[in-house]
Amino acid sequence: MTAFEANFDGLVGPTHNYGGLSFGNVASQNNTGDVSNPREAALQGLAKMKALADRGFRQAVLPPHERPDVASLRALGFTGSDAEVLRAVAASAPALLPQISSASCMWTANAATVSPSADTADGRTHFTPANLNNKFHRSIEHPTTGRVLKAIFADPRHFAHHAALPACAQFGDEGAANHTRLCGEYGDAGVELFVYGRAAFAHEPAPVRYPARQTREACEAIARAHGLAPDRTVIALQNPDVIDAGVFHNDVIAVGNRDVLFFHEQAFHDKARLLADVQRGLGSVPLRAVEVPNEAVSVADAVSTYLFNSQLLARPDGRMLLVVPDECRRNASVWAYLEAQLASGGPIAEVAVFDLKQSMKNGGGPACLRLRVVLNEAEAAAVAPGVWMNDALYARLTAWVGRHYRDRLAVADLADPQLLLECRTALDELSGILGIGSVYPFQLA
Ligand code: SUG
Repeated sequence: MTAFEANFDGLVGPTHNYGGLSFGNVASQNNTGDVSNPREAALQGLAKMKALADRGFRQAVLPPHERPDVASLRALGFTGSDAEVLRAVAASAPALLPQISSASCMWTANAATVSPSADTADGRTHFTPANLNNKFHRSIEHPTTGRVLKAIFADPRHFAHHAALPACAQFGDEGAANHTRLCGEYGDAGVELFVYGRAAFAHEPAPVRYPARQTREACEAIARAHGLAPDRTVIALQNPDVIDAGVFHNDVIAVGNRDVLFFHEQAFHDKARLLADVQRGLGSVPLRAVEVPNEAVSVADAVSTYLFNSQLLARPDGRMLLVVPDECRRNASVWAYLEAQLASGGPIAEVAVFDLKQSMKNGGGPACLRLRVVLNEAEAAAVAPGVWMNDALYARLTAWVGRHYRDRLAVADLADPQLLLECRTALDELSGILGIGSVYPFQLA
């Protein structure tokens, strides 16, 4: 059956802030303590969704989570009313406040790993929410992520949902940010490429400066659970040197779609083997590898501009649109590289630039903000209809943001119990707009 790729973008939540929470993520560290603008952040993300939907790309939205996450604070021993809990945290453990308030679920590339029905043994689309075990503020995402995905992809004839992997370093899993699917047509069986950072064997090198978040054991467990064919599954090691340069997820240094893999020459530990394994899995479909040499774009420029955290979208004519953040246009070597690509007649036929500064300052570019789900028409018809982006939803969501979001948020504001009330009011309304029922702890209590 004909299939297509849908992008499910995370709507930025009302507590978007610069908490400096992600060691190893250069932007998150460099912008620690800046005052954020949650309203602008949400509108920037919505503008990208709307523009791509207008172009005919299938586009949907995933809602933000309840933050501040008072339930996590209660699990850590705080008691009393919600306002008392927030007051006690601010007084005795203030470092927890940005962690339980982060709007990090906006980066839905980390929400889950998704295997389309064409790849799985039981012919269903499989979802495993990522445990995001490497960072506390992200490790609290998966319960709500799981509920949201089950609400949106509810039909068990089409969709299978797994629990997040066990919450320990051995199974550290960051979801689709370290997972790429390559294929001929979307409805064909594809090759699922998993990339891990933590050395799994004695002979494998490890980063020394920054943590590797993804493990090989996690990739293997997901491939097993999803029922992927071993001959169409490739599990490869990231180059640890690039992790030490700030590439905390593989999607900061490589992106693939259909038969195209766009990557930096230093992205992988054993590039030749990875390319050969992917080609073997693809069979008669030739892989189109677009390898960016270090002399054209350094790893430092890749990290500061997020060239590879772009969305590679297949146009109806089969050529690719590359969706990049504005930072790419501002960097002379990156922009020169892109112009040369366009002139070369290669797979990338077009570049679209978006201002995503609010998210970028926390290390999240266009590709971080979306979870890709390949669907055929029958599966798409089973998706909760209210999440598809269109003129009406865009109008409702921008108005909703305008009503509920602040245009300035400092870390010191996070203890304000009023912020919690504002968020719950906003999210209650949002779950109604999207038609996904009750998914938040405050709705389920
Ligand atoms: O996990 N930043 C996120 C960025 C995630 C980007 N996603 C992908 N590459 N797919 C992270 O490091 C920073 C939050 C803060 O510092 O307030 C943060 O969580």
